[in-house]
Amino acid sequence: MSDKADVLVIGAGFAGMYAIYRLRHLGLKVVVIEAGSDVGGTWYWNRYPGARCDVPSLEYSFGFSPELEQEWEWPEVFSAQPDILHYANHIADRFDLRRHIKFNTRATAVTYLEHSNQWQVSTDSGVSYCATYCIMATGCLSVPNKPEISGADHFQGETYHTGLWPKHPVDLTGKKVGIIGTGSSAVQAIPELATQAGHLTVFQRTPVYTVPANRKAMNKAVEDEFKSNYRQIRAMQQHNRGGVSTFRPLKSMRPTRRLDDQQAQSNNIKALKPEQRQQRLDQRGLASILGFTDIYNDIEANEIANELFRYNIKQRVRDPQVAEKLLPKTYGLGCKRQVLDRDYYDTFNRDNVLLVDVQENPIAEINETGVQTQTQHYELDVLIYATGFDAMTGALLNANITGRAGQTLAEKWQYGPVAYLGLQMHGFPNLFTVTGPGSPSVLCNMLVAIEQHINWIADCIVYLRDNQISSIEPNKNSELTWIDHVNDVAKETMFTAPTCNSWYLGANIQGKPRIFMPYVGGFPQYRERCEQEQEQHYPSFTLA
Ligand code: N01
Repeated sequence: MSDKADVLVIGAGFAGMYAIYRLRHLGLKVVVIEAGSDVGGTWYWNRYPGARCDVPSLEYSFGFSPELEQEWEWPEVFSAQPDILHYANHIADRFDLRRHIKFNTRATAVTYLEHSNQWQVSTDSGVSYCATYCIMATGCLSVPNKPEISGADHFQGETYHTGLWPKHPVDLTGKKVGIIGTGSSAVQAIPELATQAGHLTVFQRTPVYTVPANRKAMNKAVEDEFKSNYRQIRAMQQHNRGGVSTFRPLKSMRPTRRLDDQQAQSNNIKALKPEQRQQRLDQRGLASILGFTDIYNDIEANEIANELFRYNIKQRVRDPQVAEKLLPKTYGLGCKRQVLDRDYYDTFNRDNVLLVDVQENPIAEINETGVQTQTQHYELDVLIYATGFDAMTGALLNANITGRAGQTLAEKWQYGPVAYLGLQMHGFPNLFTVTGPGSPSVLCNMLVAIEQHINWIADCIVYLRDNQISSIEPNKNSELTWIDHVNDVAKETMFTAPTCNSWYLGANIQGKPRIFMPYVGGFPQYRERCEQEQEQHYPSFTLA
């Protein structure tokens, strides 16, 4: 069976939902294919205890509807997963989006039919769909990485992955729980799991640098001020590297000042004496280390900050041996996505929490009753994988995309992702990726990045339609030049420091080409480049 549309969208997360809203207004027939049973994407799948966003909710929200902005109320400054999923559901209901979505349906192949200039999406429901345009709104962190550990299938207890957490409640009361991984997901989950479980064993391979998250409830006056200034805030987001405004609510309490020379100097860790650095930490907290600007481009400054961080972890964790294991020593601040926590280090002071360093004592196998390291067996009722994702390229490659002349995306990307502006690939006409590799993507407020991409794609489709152009794809040279630029800007940062191994680089997945995937040059610069393409009628693309 086959169904026709103007635009096919894969994924009903925030990107897929906004695509429906935006494209439907253009009179286009939009069909969205979604593997889950409801909307929400990341926030649908990541239901693990403690899941929460690290961007303030008043900013991690859509700006396309002033009515939505005014009516929605966030309970906390940084909202938890249930509240963000609630927001996604509200959007689906308010804008009547669900009727465009085929839920519980996974795209199994995405194929360009050259003779008809159509994209065909085959699905596991047996129905295939055809359309002129196809938008991959598949998310950047949507393919969970489950490491292959010998004997894992033999484990007789319950097994979960943080990125595929079930909808039903998971009762951990009195149980012996183990968690593998100490990245962002685990750092959020561990304090919650420790309070729910009888006993928690944390299998850590690489310690993190994590700083306490802002845990404030929403202040009504702040919310009101945001809501009164939303147009200005949305405009400010467009001019900020990370897509987050520099709007400061309650201005009378917190005047915004330009830094004078002395203050600017104090933002360099090297300019301060050791006692001044510690004093600053004592006054402003651990997160204040992240405010030093020189730590992101000066290895020496970076190591001063790392050492200060380690010293402060030692102050927090009572058992010196446990504290020692928690000290990140093999890489510096700024290499990985900054992790935020609620009581992470304090959790290791609890009697029911055990930290196992699997770098020192590797996991040999998982058996029926638990995890066996080289020297010890840890009996478990529940094993949780918090082992991350095949980021940015995983979902695109898993979709089995085939472009012109039978070239697969896997072939095109065998040495790493090559795309222009993270929006399109040469050889794949009329196929668009949302927040794809080579765009600011995961380094930007994701909702701002999504709106910008969907708007660009929608405007592009309008241009093609109005000018009777049947297809668009970037020139080969444009994408190669762009990828060189993406790599060049990354080279100047700690993200690609020699000691750095992160999912941004694909380093967490065995055999994955090592290339820095997101664009670190900043959202405003990137957006201007996208706008230039449109204003100049797509000079870096071939329009057929
Ligand atoms: O995944 P990760 P994540 N044996 O890849 C370990 C976003 N996010 O899901 O570092 C033992 O960071 C691995 O160890 P190592 C955010 O962008 C945001 O936590 O490879 N351990 C690491 O400790 C984030 O960056 C939010 O040595 C193994 C962990 O598993 C991204 O998602 C919240 C192993 C994976 O950490 C991914 O975070 C949550 C093995 N075989 C997530 N394999 C917020 O908004 C892997 N590990 C706050």
